[in-house]
Amino acid sequence: MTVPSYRIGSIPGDGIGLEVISAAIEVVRKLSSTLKTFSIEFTDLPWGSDYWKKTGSYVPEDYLETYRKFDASLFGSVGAPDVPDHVSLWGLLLAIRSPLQLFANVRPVRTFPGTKSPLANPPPEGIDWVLVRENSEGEYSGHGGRSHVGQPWEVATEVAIFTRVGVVRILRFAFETAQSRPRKHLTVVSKSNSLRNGLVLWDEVAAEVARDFPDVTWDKTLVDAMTIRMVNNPHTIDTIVGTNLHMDILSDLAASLAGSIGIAASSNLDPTRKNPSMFEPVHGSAFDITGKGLANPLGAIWSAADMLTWLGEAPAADHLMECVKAVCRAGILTADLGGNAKTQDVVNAICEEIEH
Ligand code: GGG
Repeated sequence: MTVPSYRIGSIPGDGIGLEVISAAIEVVRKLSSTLKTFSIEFTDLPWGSDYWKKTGSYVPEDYLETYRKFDASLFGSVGAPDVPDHVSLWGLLLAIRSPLQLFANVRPVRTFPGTKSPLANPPPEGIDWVLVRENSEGEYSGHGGRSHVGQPWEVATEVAIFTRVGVVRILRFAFETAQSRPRKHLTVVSKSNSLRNGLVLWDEVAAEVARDFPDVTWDKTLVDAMTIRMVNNPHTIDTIVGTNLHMDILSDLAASLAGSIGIAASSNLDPTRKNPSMFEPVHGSAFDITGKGLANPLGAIWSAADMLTWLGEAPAADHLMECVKAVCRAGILTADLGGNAKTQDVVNAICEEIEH
């Protein structure tokens, strides 16, 4: 019997990215060889800080052409202690997200069984949120510059760009996401009291788009108030949408409130499916634990499961996530979740679970 076959670009990047992506690939290969419902081939794309040190660039000149040949990509992390963070981020991660218009960054946040939320009053069934981050413009538009460098009158500008097209498409995507979930509730985060152009447009578009989704309830919250709501009233939250920078920050907070950023997954989607989407754990390269076998592989594994769902393999992805939950329930947890398991212990336990 012929089964669907997928070609994935693997971009481990830097630091623990190499460890967690190798873990996710091992688990997905085990899933494929056990279930036999799909086949999958990973091609290593060794782009990152080491590549930059050798060549002066994070990616080869024809990287977009190479990237577009895959069905999707699995990305680890970017950033190295001896490279300025803005050089590494724009050299690799944003060099993929931006030109390929992977405009919807979906960041699910969940409390896994056997793990603890630091919240005083977490929702009784645990946190189950989806954060939708605008991923192509806003504060990350790349517009701005510096002049009179080093002078007392030096000027630096960082222009947040909001286009109607960009705002409509992400808000529509967020309402659709909320509509697909049982609670059908969306919180639109902005800062339209002080940012009186782009984020007023954001709020206006939210009200316009909402009219097409009468079955979705929604509310508006300023980003500063949202941090308090996430801590004090987590049960009022279901799906959240916000700008590139706001959701970058809120998703780290959300992941920590659910247990650890080590489990947080993300999908960088092109919902039009013109370009291959990219799947990556939310965490960074964590050089303090690199090479020690301590990295939590669950963020990368959950991202790989989301990639399988995106590719049309939802039953396999659901099975993988059930195996992840079983391993958490059994207490096989890395240090960030309060356990003492190493990366490979978690991988071995998930692979065993897949086989049973
Ligand atoms: N795993 C993704 C990664 O390396 N993230 C580092 C980071 O700082 N990302 C910022 C962003 O997602 O905009």
